[in-house]
Formats: sequence, C-alpha cells, structure tokens
Amino acid sequence: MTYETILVETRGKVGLITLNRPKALNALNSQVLAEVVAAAGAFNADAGIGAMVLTGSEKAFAAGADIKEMQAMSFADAYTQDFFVGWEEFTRTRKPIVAAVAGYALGGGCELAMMCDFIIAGDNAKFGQPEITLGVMPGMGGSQRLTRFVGKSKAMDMCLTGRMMDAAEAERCGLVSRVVPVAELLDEALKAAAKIAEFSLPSVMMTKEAVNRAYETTLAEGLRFERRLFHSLFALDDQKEGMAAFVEKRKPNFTNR
Ligand code: CO8
Repeated sequence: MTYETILVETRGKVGLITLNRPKALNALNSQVLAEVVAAAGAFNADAGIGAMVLTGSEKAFAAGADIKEMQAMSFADAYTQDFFVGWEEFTRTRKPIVAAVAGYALGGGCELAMMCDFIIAGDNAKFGQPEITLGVMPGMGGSQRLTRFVGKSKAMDMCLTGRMMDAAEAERCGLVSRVVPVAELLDEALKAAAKIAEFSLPSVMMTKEAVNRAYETTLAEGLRFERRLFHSLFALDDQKEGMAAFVEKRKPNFTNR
C-alpha cells in the first residue's frame, strides 16, 4: 500500500509509523485512519516485527479529528457511517504500540495516544480534550479512557473545560509513563520498543492482553485470566530458554516458539 498521510519505516524489529500531515497539525481524517490501521495491521502480521512506535511531529502528535472533514456532517451521516469506528480495529492490534507524543495531542489525538499501550511524552507535550469548545464531546474514547487513566475529577475537568495539560501534569496523573526531553523522544520510544521486541513475542502479546483485561473485568476474573496465561507460557520453548539463560548467566535466545 502507498501511504500519503503517514510515513512507515522499520528500525530493526520495530515498526515506526509517523503521522505526516504537517499543514493540518496531523489532524486525523478518514485517510489517516485508513492508513494507520493498514500500517499497524501490516506490522502486526509481519513476523520480523516485535513492537511498534506511533509518533507525530515535534509540534503536534495530532491536533484532533479533522474539524474541516466533520464540519458539514449531519447526524444521519455520522450515525450511518459509524464515523471513526475504524479506530477500534487499531485498538485490537496484538503487538505492543508505544505512543511517542510531542506537541499537541488534542481531542482525537489524545484519544489515539491513549489507544496505544503506553505513552512516552516529550517535555513540550500538551494533552487535551477540547471538543466541548466545538459544541461536541469526545468521540474516540476520551470520556472513557481518560477517566480510567487519570480518574473522574481530572477527566471531568479536562473534558468539561477543554483545558490543556502539560507533560509534567500528564506524568503526575498517570496519563504518560515518562517524560523525556523532546529532542530525545523518538530515540527513547524506539529504545523502549526495541527492548520489548527482544523478548519472546508470545509472552509479550499475552502480557499486553492481560494488562488490557484489567480494564474490562473484575479483579477475580482478571487474576484467573492472568494465571491461565501464565501457566500456558510453560508450554513454550521460550520459557525453558529464558529460565535456563538466567541460571546459566547468559543472554536468552528467544525463538518465539
Ligand atoms: N482539524 C483540522 N485542521 C486543523 C486541526 C483539526 N483538528 N487542528 C489544526 N488544524 C489546522 C488549522 O486549521 C490550520 O490550517 P490552516 O493553516 O489551513 O488555517 C493549521 O492546522 C495550523 O493550525 P493553527 O494555525 O491553528 O496553529 P496554532 O499553532 O495557532 O494552534 C492549536 C494550534 C492550538 C492546536 C489549534 O490548531 C487548535 O486549537 N486546533 C484544534 C484542536 C481541537 O479542537 N481538536 C479537537 C478536534 S475534535 C475531535 O478531535 C473529536 C474526536 C472525536 C471524533 C470521533 C467521531 C466519532
């Protein structure tokens, strides 16, 4: 597939997707959606890839859904097309995706970052759900995922006032896993993804599945689910290899089997 709104590269075992609509601050239109979903799907299916990084530019990760595309849409259009439902496919990507966020991550941009598995922020990052200022509300998960990340009070504050949160506040409240100088952001995110890609892919994928399950079920069910996955990993050569390597004081050689 030829991409026009994103750049797609591989760095070793890491798939790198860069949102690339600089004139619109990476606003997310239907083409961006189709291309990001296709690129993530292709990396997911590629046996040579163990993890991905999704990033934007230094000025904007993404300044939201494309307001110009949505502006004239009627209720019937939005409802019958189930506008933007395609992003759900992105959230079903089974290999880990690290969001590297610099600059604006607003509206759908903040929601897209939250669809990734964790967020590393540049120190100039600004997060917000400003949909209320446009006469609408979050529509790609902001009211639900942001609330789970930061709790009700701050999510209400963000969604009802439309104010932006800087990187330090985002780290303090658990929206991002770490903040790094913006000049080092991509390297740090690639390093984190490369580290993940060194591990046994089945254990990486099950770990992602288990952490995500914590958001969808009770503690008792989640613990049972985790234990079943944990037991199942003992069926793999990689468990034998990983533990043997520790005992023999050498690096493991995982084969994803
Ligand atoms: N959509 C379309 N174009 C945009 C967007 C956007 N979200 N954001 C910026 N742009 C465009 C501007 O229109 C401008 O284009 P042009 O040069 O042609 O006028 C260009 O990008 C540069 O932007 P600015 O000149 O405004 O740049 P500034 O540095 O002055 O300001 C801001 C940067 C503060 C980020 C400002 O651009 C801004 O406020 N942008 C809009 C932010 C916003 O409201 N985002 C939320 C959008 S709504 C949303 O995401 C809903 C998600 C749910 C949808 C799901 C439906 C089911």
